[in-house]
Amino acid sequence: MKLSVPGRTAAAAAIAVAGLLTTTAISNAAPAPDAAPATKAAAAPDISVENVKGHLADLQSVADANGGNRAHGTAGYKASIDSLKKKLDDAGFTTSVQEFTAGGETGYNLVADWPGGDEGKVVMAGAHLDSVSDGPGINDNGSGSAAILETALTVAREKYKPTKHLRFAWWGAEEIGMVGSSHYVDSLAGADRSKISAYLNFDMLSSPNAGYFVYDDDPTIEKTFKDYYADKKVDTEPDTEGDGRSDHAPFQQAGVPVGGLFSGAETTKSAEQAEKWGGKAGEAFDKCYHSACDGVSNIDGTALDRNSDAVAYAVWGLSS
Ligand code: DTR
Ligand code: ZN
Ligand code: ZN
Repeated sequence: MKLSVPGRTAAAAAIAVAGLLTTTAISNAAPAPDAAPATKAAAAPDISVENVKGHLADLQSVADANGGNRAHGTAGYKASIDSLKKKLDDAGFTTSVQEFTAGGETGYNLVADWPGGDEGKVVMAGAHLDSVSDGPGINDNGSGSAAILETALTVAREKYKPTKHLRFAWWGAEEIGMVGSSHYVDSLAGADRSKISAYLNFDMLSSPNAGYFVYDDDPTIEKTFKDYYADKKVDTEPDTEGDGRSDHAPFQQAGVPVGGLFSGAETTKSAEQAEKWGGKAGEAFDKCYHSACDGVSNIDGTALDRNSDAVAYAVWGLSS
């Protein structure tokens, strides 16, 4: 990444790269007397964690009504898709359900476009909506699904008019090998693939013994998330576990810039990590990972709150 731009300070150039201010605002040249005042990009809103928890409660109810899980190929998965689709349709999104086959069962991706913005420059946020068959999948990955859902609903509520085009996606069959997201990427025409300027992935955002991991893939996206946490005085670590392990992988393989957040799965929190993040050293970030106990009580509300706000910060910052 180019770090300096002639005629601008390095800091201003970095802000420009992150797309958070217009070029008018960062020019070193004296403004013409009749120049319009510098305009700042719309500030990202605070996402209501109560609303995010409401979406998690809805997903738990879906699991409870369907044998305790929302796995690929089950009625619980399809009911999860239907529930989200209705919320997004009611808010004014253009939704589509993409079908595919995996393991002999029909799978579904839900894609929601926010009308407007430059369709040649698409900012996408995604999360897998399927659980494993052993449990309701509330941290993995109701949390990412609910955080991007509430971000999308906030876009609608605020009547946000981004410069770029916004697209949100919920993937099926991640747990059996990222089948839904791979199908989506494979079915895009090459020209449409190159219109995606960023894919942001959110898989596990509220691990009960939370860590704050930022994917170290595209530098501009990584910096956007790190700036958010620096402002909140929350330390982050690069995600070293995630490469190839979630739905950003097919996008990355297709040459799309990717980034994302992760609060930890089956590995153990170290003493140093417990020192900076709180929680319990020597215990897994999520001891209910892929288990029946991954229900609504298996969340860290603070991590869910911070990470949901970080989703919105990146969606706004990268699309304005
Ligand atoms: N893909 C996951 C869990 C997972 C494990 N490590 C990472 C790192 C980054 C994102 C996700 C993960 C699952 O759905 O089980
Ligand atoms: Zn999983
Ligand atoms: Zn997951």
